[in-house]
Amino acid sequence: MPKVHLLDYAAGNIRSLVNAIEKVGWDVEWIKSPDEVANAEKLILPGVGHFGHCLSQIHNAGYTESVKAFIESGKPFMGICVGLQALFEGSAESTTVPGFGVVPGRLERFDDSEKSVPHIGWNSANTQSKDDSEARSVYGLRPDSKYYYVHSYAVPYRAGVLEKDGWTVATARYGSQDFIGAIAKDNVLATQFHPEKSGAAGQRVIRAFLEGRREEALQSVPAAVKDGLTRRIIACLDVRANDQGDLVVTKGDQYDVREKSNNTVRNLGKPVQKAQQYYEQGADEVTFLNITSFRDTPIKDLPMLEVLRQTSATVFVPLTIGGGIRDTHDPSTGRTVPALEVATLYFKSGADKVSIGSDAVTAAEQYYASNKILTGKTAIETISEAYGAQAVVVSVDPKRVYVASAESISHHTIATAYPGPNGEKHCWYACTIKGGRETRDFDVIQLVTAVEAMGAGEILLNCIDKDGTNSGFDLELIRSVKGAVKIPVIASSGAGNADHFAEVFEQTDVDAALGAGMFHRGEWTVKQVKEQLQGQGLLVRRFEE
Ligand code: 1PR
Repeated sequence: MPKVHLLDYAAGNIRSLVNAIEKVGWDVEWIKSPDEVANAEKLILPGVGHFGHCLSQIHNAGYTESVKAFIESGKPFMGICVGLQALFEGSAESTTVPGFGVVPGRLERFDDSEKSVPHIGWNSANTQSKDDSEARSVYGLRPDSKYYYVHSYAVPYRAGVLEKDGWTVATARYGSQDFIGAIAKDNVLATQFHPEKSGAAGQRVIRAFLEGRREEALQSVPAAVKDGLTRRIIACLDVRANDQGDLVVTKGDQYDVREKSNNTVRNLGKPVQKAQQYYEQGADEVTFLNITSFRDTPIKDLPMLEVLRQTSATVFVPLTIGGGIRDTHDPSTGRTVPALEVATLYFKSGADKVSIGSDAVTAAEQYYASNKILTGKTAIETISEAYGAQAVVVSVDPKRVYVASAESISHHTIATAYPGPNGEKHCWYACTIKGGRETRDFDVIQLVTAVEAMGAGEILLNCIDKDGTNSGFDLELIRSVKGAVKIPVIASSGAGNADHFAEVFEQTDVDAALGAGMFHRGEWTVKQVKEQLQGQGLLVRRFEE
């Protein structure tokens, strides 16, 4: 197989990139020191997470000059995410650390007064200007394709500025802000999005770069291309060992996964196959939750590692793994394994994000107990510091608690349109841990604001009352959490049909919505949900072969 070189400077979770390159028929070879750079024929500079962290690693390892010389040499160079950012002069994310300055411009933080930050999801990278007489594709980019982005900082797009110097610029729009999605000139291609996580559309870009196909005429371009972030639909697989010890996809009713008739664990299929199926139906992300991870597990045997390895080799959308991300006692060695090490095992096996449940609640309780002093030692903080906030999801398992009046308790309450059993018109949401087995005197707003301060990048908002009911999402809970944080929120629990997805997107400003049971039971496919949303005028990503 032909070879491409990747720069190894501890750029975080890049297993997905290796998988995507291998998928298009190329081998990866790692560059491990600056003097090896010149020997490469084609070079990819990956990067996820924090600009200052990545660029400092590159500068300190002595790569800066050799990478700039490589770019000068005219050999094919591709930068991905922070690999694109590195080409510019600098970033507001880290004002003291310079970029390479190969391209004029600096990154700015997205304005979070009107939208969630980070910007997470599928957006355009459109090179087509309105007065283009001929439809053309640069490095396989198509105006009607969507690509997966995850970042808080971007280069604002100013029409004509880079074009004047010969750059082709692909743009995207988030809220009212236009930013640079990709740039190309001569031997250089750089994408702010992650082609390795962008399904077939992203593989087309990687392949075009590797094969040196810079520009091609497009056979057909749809008349109306809608720019902007699409409505993100996530398929979630709760996974656990059944009574025979096999890992199965299961699904509870209000978190009870045992069949009423015979008390066995409900078995809805095999995790890898199900994930593959949802990918092909057009799921924008796949989440695995290891729901019995609160039991001690020998660290070498973490049951989800193999599931992730296999899934990430064929599923090219972001993969999240949750369950057991915390400092872990390994009964096989007697050692305590830090949460960061557990997360690293998952990232190396193909996860793009980890989701933290119980441990986030404990950490948030301690955060308030110590007057909101950050220790830097919690799972959220250590993983966010090493891999970037975008890699840390906090999964919340709240339960509704009715109260006679809002004044009677100190928790964040809401007025509800669905009164309690005794006519109570107010409620609050209590956090639970260990898969709902233990309820804490701690509310969901306390939790989400604390974890945002600790560096979480996204909230996966379940709701025990709604889980498995097929009665729609808890819109009151979602509105209340959305009003408390700036980071994206994923609505979860209760989806039973496409109308429920339309409802949550139209009646709240939630960032993504997740379904489980309705997909597992085969009542709806992800494709059918998306088709209905599209029919109702909501922007969705279409699956590309
Ligand atoms: O606490 O960090 O070890 O993480 C454990 C993780 O496992 C948490 O994310 C927790 O939400 C999850 N979990 C634990 N027990 C259960 C259970 O069901 N018994 N599942 C469980 C949570 C809820 C959703 C579900 C939606 C949508 N699953 O993710 O997929 O409610 O379902 P629906 O569309 O069918 O209504 P830690």
